[in-house]
Parts: sequence; structure tokens; C-alpha cells
Amino acid sequence: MTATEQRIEKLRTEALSAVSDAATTSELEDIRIRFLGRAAELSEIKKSIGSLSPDERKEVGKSSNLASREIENALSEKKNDLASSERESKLRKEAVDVTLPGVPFQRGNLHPTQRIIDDVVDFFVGMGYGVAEGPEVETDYNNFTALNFPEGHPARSEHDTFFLDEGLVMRTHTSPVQVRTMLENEPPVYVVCPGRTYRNDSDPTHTPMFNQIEALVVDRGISLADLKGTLNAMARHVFGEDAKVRLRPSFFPFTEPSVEMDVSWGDGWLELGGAGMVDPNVLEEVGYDTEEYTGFAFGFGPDRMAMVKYGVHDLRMFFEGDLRFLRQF
Ligand code: FA5
Repeated sequence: MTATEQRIEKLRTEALSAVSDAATTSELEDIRIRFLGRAAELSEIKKSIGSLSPDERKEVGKSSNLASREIENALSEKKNDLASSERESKLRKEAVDVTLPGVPFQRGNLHPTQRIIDDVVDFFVGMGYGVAEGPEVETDYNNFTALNFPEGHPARSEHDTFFLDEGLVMRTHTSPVQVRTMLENEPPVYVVCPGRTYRNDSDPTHTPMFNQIEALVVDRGISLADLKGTLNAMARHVFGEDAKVRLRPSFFPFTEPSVEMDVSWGDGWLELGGAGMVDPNVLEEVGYDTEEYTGFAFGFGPDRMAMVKYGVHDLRMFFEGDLRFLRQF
């Protein structure tokens, strides 16, 4: 064996033992470069074959080719083995035990007032009403003047208004949404208007911010009987089949006649809010023909309804955001 052939034999055994010791496919790639790459010793030997004697050329050519092929085969065999065991261990690491219990998480729930609002709005939408909303900062004109509250009328001061800049107020009720809706639409009008309202009020049944839901209907031939029928249907939907509505005479500048509405609750009555036939002055103010159209409107406080429905004695608890309280619903 010539010295060159001995070198080849040494490289071959070194390479094969490196391949068999390799633990990863990337190690195999290093081994391939080290023993078979362009700069590898074996490649150098092959390049020098031309300068050898014809006899030696034949022997060295044969054994260097054999060595390369053997190393290549060992590399590719080992590569297959490693790839499949690497895949297996990856799968094992990523395995999910589907029989383990899930991670529990706290479910939120809707605020009691929001449930009432959603329920009432759903009821009216189901009857074909649209939903209208307006801004909480409202003009004095929409909140009072267009609703037939004359300048200096005592009904204005009853609302404990938060006045803002010249001509603006925090709306004291959702009735200005009636005005906005009528100014933007020709009759017939069927809308329900939920929203936040503000008055300088605070005791167990009054809060400075509260909610109202307003409904407005303007069409040909609308009467007080339609108002009562609508209220009865709504009460049955929210409070159950046996609920009844009672109307008592009252006063609002924007309705004539005006009524206070109560809904039966247990053995007694719960005051819901105000209602009435839209005052012709209001219809005229928005340019509706009062010879052709009449309407009814009502507005009530869903916070109060929630208070009664869920047996809460202080309205202020609804707005404190105490989770221990809210989680009970
Ligand atoms: C009004 O606000 C009229 N806009 C209702 C109306 C609409 C009448 C359409 C006719 C036609 P009143 O001021 O009574 O009316 O308020 C209506 C309801 O809002 C009350 O019955 C009560 O449930 C609720 N409410 C009023 N003030 C507060 C307050 N400070 N906190 C909680 N709820 C309140």
C-alpha cells in the first residue's frame, strides 16, 4: 500500500466513525464538508492524481472513489435515521394531552341595566321599530325649546340640569332624540332611543347619570289606545305574561294628554316613566302636518326597572363597578 493509499484509508475510517457518532443532521452536514467538500483532503488527493505514475494513478483513483462513495452512503443512511428520530422527538415534545382538564377562565356578564335595555330594544326592533341615538351633550333647543318647554317655564328647573357652555346642556332625558329623528325623517316614524342621561340628583333612587329608553311613533290615526296597547305588550315581554300597565294623569310640556305609567309588580305597582300623545306644538316645530299625523311617545328609566326586577335597594350600586355586586347577576 502506498503512502497515499494509507492516507485514503485513514480518512475513510475517520469519516465513517465521525458519521456513526453524529447526533444531529447539522453535524452530518459539517462532516460532509470536512471529508467530501472541495477543500477536503480526499478532494486534494483526487486533484493530484494527474501527477502520479500510471500504476499509482489507477490504484489511488480506485480507492479514493470507493472511499468517497462509502462515506456518501454512510452519510445518507445516517441522515435518514437521524431525520426520523428528530421528527419523532419533535412530535413527542409537541404532543398535547387532550384528556387534561381545560384552564378555567372567568366569564363576564352583562350589567343588569344593559340586560333590560337589550330586552326592550329587541322587543321594539322585533315589531319593526328603528333604533335612534343622539349625543349626550345636547343643545338647549333640542333638550327643551323644541319640546315645548317655554323660556322660564318651571318644568325646565325640575330637571336639575347640568348646564355647559352657552346653549349646551348634558341632556336631561332622551326626548331630544325625538326632535332629531323627526327633523331628519318624514312620517311615519317608529323608533326606540336608548341612551345615557344626566341630572344633578343623588339619593338611593336617583343618580346623576342614569339611562332612559324613549319610544316615538308618528303616523296617521295614532291614538292613546295604541300607546296603551304598546306599553302592555312591552310589559308582558319584560316582566312576564301577567304584567299589566296602568296610566295616571300627569304633565309634560311635549305631550298632551300626558300620563305617568306604572307596571304591575308583585302586589303593587312600579312607576316606569312618562308618556303621552305628542303635543301638536312639537309636531309643528319639526314641520309635520298636524292635520294628518298624530303620535305617541314615552320614556322610562331602565335602571329603576333593573332595581325592581333584581331586588336592589340602592340605585347607586349599579354605577360603582363593584365586581362582587355585579357578579351576582
Ligand atoms: C322624562 O324624562 C320624560 N322625558 C319622559 C317622557 C318621554 C314623557 C316621552 C313623555 C313622553 P321623567 O323626568 O319623569 O320624564 O323621567 C322619566 C324616568 O326616568 C323616571 O320615571 C325615572 O325612572 C327615570 N329617572 C329620572 N331621573 C332619574 C335619576 N336621577 N336617576 C335614575 N332614574 C331617573
